[in-house]
Amino acid sequence: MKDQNISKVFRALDQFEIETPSWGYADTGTRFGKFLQDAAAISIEDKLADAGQVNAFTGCCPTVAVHVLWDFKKGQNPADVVKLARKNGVKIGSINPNLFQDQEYKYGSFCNTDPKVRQHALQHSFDSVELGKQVGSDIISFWMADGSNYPGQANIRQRKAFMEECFQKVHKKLSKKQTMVIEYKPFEPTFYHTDIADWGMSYLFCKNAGPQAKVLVDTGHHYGSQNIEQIVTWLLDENMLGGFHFNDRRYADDDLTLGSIDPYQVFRIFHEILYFTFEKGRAPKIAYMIDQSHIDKPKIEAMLQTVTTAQELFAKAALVDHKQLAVLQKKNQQVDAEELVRRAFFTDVTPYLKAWRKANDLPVNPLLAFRQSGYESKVAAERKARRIELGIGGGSSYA
Ligand code: PSV
Ligand code: MN
Repeated sequence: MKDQNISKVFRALDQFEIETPSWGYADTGTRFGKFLQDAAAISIEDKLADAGQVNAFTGCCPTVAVHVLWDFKKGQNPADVVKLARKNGVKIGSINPNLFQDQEYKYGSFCNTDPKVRQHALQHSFDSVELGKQVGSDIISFWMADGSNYPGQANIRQRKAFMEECFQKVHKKLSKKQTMVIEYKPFEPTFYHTDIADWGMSYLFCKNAGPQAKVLVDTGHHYGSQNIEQIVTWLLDENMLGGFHFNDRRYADDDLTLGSIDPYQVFRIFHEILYFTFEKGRAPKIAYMIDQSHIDKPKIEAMLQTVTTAQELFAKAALVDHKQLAVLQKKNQQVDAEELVRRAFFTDVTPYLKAWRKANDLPVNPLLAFRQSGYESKVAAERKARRIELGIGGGSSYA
């Protein structure tokens, strides 16, 4: 093992943490239906227990993203959820308000022409900011489903003004510690226009909201072939990158397992982040999060696959010789510069990852160790029985 490589990988992995989403442990589906799994989480208790497993086997997922309406029942004491998370060795991470599910949002939330609906959406956002303060979470994460389906249907400029005003109001409620991140998405659920369709729109809303607002890049939320790493680099340079929702895709927002289709894409993103870190001499504060929906894969195994793939690609990106790359770029040695980056990508980092896991008292193969633990079959039996008792056909995301 090259000593230089091993220390680069260790340094990179020591600082790499990635948040898993509560909704990734529950049954999810497409608009055509849900396929149910006996082991899927039913309640917030189950979701936090499952997230605790992923953290225990990988050592790098200490926080769990929550979706307010799906995870917090009315009247639930947030302190109990904090305790529950702690019991499972994790903490509550980003808070995701839900501004797309209620019937009143048929024509939008922050952009709705009805002031009562805008107020309803704002109140939920304020409550979510408060919830973040109560559970000690620093990130409040906005994804807006607002948009329209037909040309002529909506006053796009007026909606932009409504959205801007609402984000400014939310920003005023943040504590000094909190950051609000604003996610963009070109289409879905609406298919003509989306009110925050790309990173430029998100950037502008953040700038106009205040200094604690940053852009969130969901890797699935781009048009095919878009250069995501360039967007990431620009946002880094502008100090406007708040975080990521990682997933992979073949066609649209497919929410497939990270790196399953195009691992080089993820590598290139990590490469730009680590190159920035090298040039600036400091690591940017970025919230790495996963946003995937494993419709037909076992949930915890899929999450372990995702997390270990993220570690692997981050480790590969850490192998790039940045000093050398800067020299080659300056001299326009295009082939050599490309080869330098490609060689890092094609390096087998498995031995370094194993060494890092050993050094951190973690199982060298998290997926295998999880399988051997028997956790999945144990919870499958218990959750199946509970579903029958509760009279529910399957684990619901809204539990
Ligand atoms: C929307 O597609 C999205 O990416 C947002 O982040 C939501 O919070 C999440 O998916 C819900 O699954
Ligand atoms: Mn997302």
